[in-house]
Amino acid sequence: LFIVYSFAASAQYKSFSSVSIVPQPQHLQEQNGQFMLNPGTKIYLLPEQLYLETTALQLAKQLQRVTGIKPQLLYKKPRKRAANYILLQLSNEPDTLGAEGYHLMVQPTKVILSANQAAGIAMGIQTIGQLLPLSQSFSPVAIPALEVTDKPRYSWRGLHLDVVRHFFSVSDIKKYLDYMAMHKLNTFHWHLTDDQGWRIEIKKYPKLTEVGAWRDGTIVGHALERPQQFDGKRYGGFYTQDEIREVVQYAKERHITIVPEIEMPGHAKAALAAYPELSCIGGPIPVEQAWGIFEDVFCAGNEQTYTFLQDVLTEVAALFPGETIHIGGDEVPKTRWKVCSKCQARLASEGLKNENELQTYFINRIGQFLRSKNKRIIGWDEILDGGLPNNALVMSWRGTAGGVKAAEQMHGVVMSPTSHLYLDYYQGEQQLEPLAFGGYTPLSKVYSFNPTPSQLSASEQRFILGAQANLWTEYIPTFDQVEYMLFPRIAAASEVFWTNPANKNWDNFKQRLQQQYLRYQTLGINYATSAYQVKQ
Ligand code: TNX
Repeated sequence: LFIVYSFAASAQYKSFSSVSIVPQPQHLQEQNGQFMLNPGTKIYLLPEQLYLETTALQLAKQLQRVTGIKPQLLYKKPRKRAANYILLQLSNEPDTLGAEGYHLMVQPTKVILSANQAAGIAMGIQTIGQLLPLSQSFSPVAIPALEVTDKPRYSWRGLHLDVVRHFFSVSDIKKYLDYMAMHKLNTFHWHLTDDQGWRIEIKKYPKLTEVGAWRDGTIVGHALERPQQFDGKRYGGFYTQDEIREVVQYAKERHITIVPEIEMPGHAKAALAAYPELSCIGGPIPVEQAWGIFEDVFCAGNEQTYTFLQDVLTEVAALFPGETIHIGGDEVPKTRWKVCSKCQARLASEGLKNENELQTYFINRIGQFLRSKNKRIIGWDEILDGGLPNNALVMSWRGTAGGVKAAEQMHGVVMSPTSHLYLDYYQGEQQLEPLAFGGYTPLSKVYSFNPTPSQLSASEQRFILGAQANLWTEYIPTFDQVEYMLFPRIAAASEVFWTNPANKNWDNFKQRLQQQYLRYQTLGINYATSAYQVKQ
């Protein structure tokens, strides 16, 4: 009976004529033969490279899912004649592999995964994972012999999640990080504050979460519908600092850097509800229940605003080991600043021409402060409006023009245009889809994006650090719905971020996606099939 099983399993596997890896590696050479994974297969680490153990254990878990048995880890060099093992090793690979590249050899007797750095090994085990069959097999599992030499096109391969408009638990966030790791994404942009809630505990300002984390209701239906209706249900939540540390650790184990976002000077009503003295008009200001752009923003004339934000950012900087902090900067109505005497006095004393320059002054002060903490800032492309703040990175969302302008001024850029990378937009025919923000970014549109605009010179192109897909959650109340909006567009995005354009091919991607769908199914992921309901 076991033999029959084995045949059935390998026949099923072989029916996918070639290996199917997403994102497509830079070089992949299929070879004759196969490595037979069985309960006796061991994982080796070199004794001086024990820091690879976390990654090795993740691989062991993946293998266990397939063979039913957790492979043994051995902390030594395999003997010359040893066979039936997987070796994970840092070795002197060519420099061109970079920090996240890896070299994978699957041979009939052994599998060798090597890289220059631990991050490369972490990327490589995801490739091994995609060579495995989908479900548990009670017989040796065949992994096709091959050689892969792979490295990412971009160093910033980002995914964003808005946990303000709707809140997601620590265990949801961990799943999100797992999904990122599966797709070789390495930067998680965690949108933690906005008008509708403040979601991170700050010890020095307890009202931020006592007051700012809760709203008295949530808008029902689309925010553009009139009249607006509210459900009257108290809604909210936040992460304690211990929970934040737990998530940071979880991300680190997957070689994912977290970029926390603290929004300023706009999208700040939740903070102002807690500390109304930081607004231009005083209070009371409620935590917002609708979606949109609101006039109450941090007062740029009030010295207390800067003290407050510096204190907040001091705690944030200590929690997140990554070098980048997102300070927002988008959608800042200047209405209050125009009529606020303190703001006008600030304009005069600093010799600023208008409120846009006041915003640049604001962001520059914050950026300078964060530099003293060895952090760099990134902001939405509106931070260009009054002149680009010193050393700031730009996240280009209103198209790619902001990113082009920033790169020309030799500032780092992350491309995240609504046109291609907004995953809160519809992915299929509007009438067939659950309510969404608007817009239309089907799978094919995501796949077609090129983050590096050809009008930039070669030296300017180097400032394009990468790209990022954003998931705003105004119309995404549950994690199930997060998955629906994310999958399969995350797969297309991953290939945009990772794979060289020469290796990208839409038809071939669609074929490889079939195997991804089966993987998503085994993992119980609520992926969308909208791409098949519309003409691509
Ligand atoms: C614009 S993208 C915003 C967000 C919204 C999003 C909806 C950006 C920097 N600001 O506040 O959630 O549109 O797509």
